[in-house]
Amino acid sequence: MNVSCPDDVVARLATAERVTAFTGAGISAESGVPTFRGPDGIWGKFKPEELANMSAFLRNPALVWEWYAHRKKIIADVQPNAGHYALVRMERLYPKFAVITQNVDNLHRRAGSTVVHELHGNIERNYCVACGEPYTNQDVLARPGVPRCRCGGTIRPDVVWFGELLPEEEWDLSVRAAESADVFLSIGTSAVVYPAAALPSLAKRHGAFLIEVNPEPTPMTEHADLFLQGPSGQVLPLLVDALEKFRLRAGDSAELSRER
Ligand code: BV8
Ligand code: ZN
Repeated sequence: MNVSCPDDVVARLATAERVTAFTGAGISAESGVPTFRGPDGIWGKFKPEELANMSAFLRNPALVWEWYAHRKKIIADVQPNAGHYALVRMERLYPKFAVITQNVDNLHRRAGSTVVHELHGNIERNYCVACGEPYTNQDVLARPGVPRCRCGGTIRPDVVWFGELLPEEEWDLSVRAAESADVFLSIGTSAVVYPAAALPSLAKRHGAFLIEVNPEPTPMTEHADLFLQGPSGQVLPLLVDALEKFRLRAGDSAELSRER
């Protein structure tokens, strides 16, 4: 992996107060979670309009549940990868650090991140459309087909579908974390799903240094201040290594100047 982060960028990261990491399906790719739009993307077999929206669910709940049950089982069997763990290391280096994720796989929390804003919900949660009763995956995957609530209502995955509003509090906290960021990392996202995809440019407009981590260029790449081209599971650990080394050197020289 020969992606290198210029010293001035490491210095900027090292002296930042507030860093925000914005992630998409790409950060979970190395855990074995298929992305949406990649060549092996799960959208490839299905179209979003056929599955991830309420009218598709009302029209064909069995098909939508077949897709989610399949994804829930994949996600239950995977582990966070080095990219998720690098963000946990990063969180410990800053007084103010947040992860904003479009992912529903809960891998950031399972890796140990504590400030995680889930813009599109969480596939480990479900609720009844009629009465709102929450249900776990254990409850809903116990038997095949469309799970029903005690009240007779239909249970759905607790994820944000197309045409649905994002959870208000998560969105507000994410906007604040973008607007106040000194450095904003956009990691593993094709930057095409709104309003989430508007966050990197919002951060930049408020003065953030915008770093993109992705093996491929995206519509956001031309606006990034730095494009680190490579898989996040390799790039992010290298970035945090450089950051920790810089901090150590800076600490040593501060120590030396104190001793003089
Ligand atoms: C809303 C949860 C408002 C469900 C998801 C026309 C123009 C603009 C907007 C719209 C429009 N028409 C409709 C809209 C709005 C729509 C939208 O943006 N559509 C897009 C497709 C045009 N948005 C909505 O509907 C949102 N709601 O707007 O409500 C409203 C107003 C009034 C009244 C009512 C409503 C809701 C959007 C949420 C949809 N839910 N997921 C589920 O998961 O089942 S979206 C889905 O896409 C996932 O959440 C995913 O995270 C998200 C974004 O995709 P990415 O994460 O970027 O993943 P992708 O596969 O695309 O890319 C992966 C990237 O990783 C690639 O770049 C690849 O190169 C990279 N990668 C690969 N390997 C690696 C890697 N990177 C790093 N390392 C690697 N190893
Ligand atoms: Zn109910």
